[in-house]
Amino acid sequence: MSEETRTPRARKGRGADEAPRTCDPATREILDRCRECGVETAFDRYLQQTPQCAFGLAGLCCRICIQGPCRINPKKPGEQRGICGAADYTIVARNIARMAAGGASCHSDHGRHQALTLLHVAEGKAGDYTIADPAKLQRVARMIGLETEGKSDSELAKEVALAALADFGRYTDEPCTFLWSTITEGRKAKFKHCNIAPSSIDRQVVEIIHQTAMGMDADPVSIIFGALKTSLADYTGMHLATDISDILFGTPGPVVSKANLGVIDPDYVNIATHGHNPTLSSLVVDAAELLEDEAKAAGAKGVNVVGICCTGNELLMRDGVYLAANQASQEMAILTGALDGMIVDIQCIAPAVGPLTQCYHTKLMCTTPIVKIPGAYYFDFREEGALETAKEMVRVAIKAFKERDPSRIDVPDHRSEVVAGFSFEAMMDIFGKVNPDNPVRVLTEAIEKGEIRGVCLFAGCNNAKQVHDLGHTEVLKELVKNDVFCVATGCGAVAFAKHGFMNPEAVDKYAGDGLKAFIKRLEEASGVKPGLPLVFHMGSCVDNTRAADLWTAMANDWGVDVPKVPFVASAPEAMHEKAVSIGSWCVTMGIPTHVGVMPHIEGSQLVYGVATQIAHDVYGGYFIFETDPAAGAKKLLEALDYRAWKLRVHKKAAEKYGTPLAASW
Ligand code: BF8
Ligand code: SF4
Repeated sequence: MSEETRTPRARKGRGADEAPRTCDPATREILDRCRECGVETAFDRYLQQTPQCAFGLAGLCCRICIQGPCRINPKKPGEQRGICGAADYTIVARNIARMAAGGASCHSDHGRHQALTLLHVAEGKAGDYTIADPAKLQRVARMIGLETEGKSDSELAKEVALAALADFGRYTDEPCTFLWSTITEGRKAKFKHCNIAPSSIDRQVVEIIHQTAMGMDADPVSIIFGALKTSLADYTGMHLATDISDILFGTPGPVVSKANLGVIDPDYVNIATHGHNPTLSSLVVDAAELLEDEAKAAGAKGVNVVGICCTGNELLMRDGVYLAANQASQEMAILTGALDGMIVDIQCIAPAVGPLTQCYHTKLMCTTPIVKIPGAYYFDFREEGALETAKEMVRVAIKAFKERDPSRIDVPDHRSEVVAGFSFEAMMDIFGKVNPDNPVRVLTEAIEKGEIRGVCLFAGCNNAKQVHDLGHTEVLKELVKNDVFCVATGCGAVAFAKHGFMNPEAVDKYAGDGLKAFIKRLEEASGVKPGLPLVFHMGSCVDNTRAADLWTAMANDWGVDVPKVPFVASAPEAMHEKAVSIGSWCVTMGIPTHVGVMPHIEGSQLVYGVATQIAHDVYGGYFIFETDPAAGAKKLLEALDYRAWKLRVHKKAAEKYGTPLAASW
């Protein structure tokens, strides 16, 4: 059989001679070892899957009804429509809209969990949780228009929780509260005009699944607008999730920590918390502290909780917990041979960790009825008795510590210093040290003067189609060299933390003169020790709305709408459905959004055009699809420069003629 005619699966091991697809030295070290002993990871499975199906890659495969799958070829007469007659633009639009629904479901279900926990705390039914940040509770209550005078924390918490829960199930057409109270007036007018303001998260997800069912909407523009409405439901769920997490666990402020696999310490009982929900992981941290003596009795120096993916970001931001890995290196944590327990909750947990932990002494523990992995222990983690359950799980890891095979322990000696914890409030505190009257002016003024060229939010995942962490780090280096102020969330933030971009030394090493001067000025005024980092860590994926709060504050300061603000977003290694929904709301909010992995939309020129051009005309934001990091960075810089230039021109005209700033973009 020739190489061409063999199936991709038969070409297993084809990549054996290729360099591992990562630029993370710790991951690289473990992968090299895996090659020697034949352990398979996602890096190998990606190669086994190539070449990937061209229909799927283009978004031209439809499996929405069981007449299908229909695979169509828009360029070939006779193959241009599915059995029902669906054309390329309908199939591609429906597929991507359903991805946005998947993303919105993930974030908002997470947010619902936070809201229910807050409600139960307020009702005295969740004794292991408290209102950690009453000041944030007051702020959120005021933000959503609640009367705060004379109310106790519990009363107010209940009202906030009920307002959040109402955003899931409203049956009137009034827009979602956590959307409407956090955006500019300009966006409200735009969303009303385009009829894309969701009134309820659950209803919107149901609506888009309905809208994209067999025999429903066939108009790509209408479907894409439905997807954008769904992405705004996603935004709503995210915003309330972050707000309530801050109320329950504290609003992050600057914190010092370390990141990469080298934070796993063989002398300790090592427990990785993996997933997204701080409701679980923060109690694991508490339980670990309480059981130090039991760990010592087992022969360890104590318990070392480390984070993987976004729950790692949550713990890092609030408690300075070490970060071990991002999405693509989650398997590596187990492969160190020194991980005793992996406690998982929701999202981005590779099913591969099930069989992999069974090859090691590592105990995998699932905690929610909607995430069960064969081979894992299952703990029914509920608010009632949460700390006791967390303790039981920590004890499982302590027991596993004694079952380690010392010959298999090999932890890569790579870890970087990290300064994290930059919630929107923490940033305003820092800016406020320079300009107490109007903190955000520090940022807008630096852009007006040309000291910095704008702001970039780095978000999103790892994707095996890209070299692990390389997209993030390459785009970042280019932007900071060119004086762009950068903030980060999700697995992008973990990449920067691991690779040493989140500490003060990185400012000297990578920042252009303008950015360096800007950060140093903030550093001097704020006195944050040991100094401010090159990239500001804003939290987990669900916390991307913290960055939205920043662009909203900038827009309001200038008195313009978001599409005029020199603010861009980049997801160089986007992977999850959540990245689709986040990217979509960034565009809808008016942000040029770079995606470094091609989503499945190239099968329809029309849909591609809507995402890259029509979106711009209507919303001011648009997608920049560019898989080459250098070219992506260049396009982001161009977008920033265009906006900053236009803003200056409009500002000059407004000053000259005494008129408000022009509204166009
Ligand atoms: O929510 S960045 S790979 S871990 S989806 Fe997942 Fe993507 Fe990581 Fe966090 Ni967000
Ligand atoms: Fe085929 Fe139409 Fe069914 Fe899709 S909905 S699988 S295109 S028949």
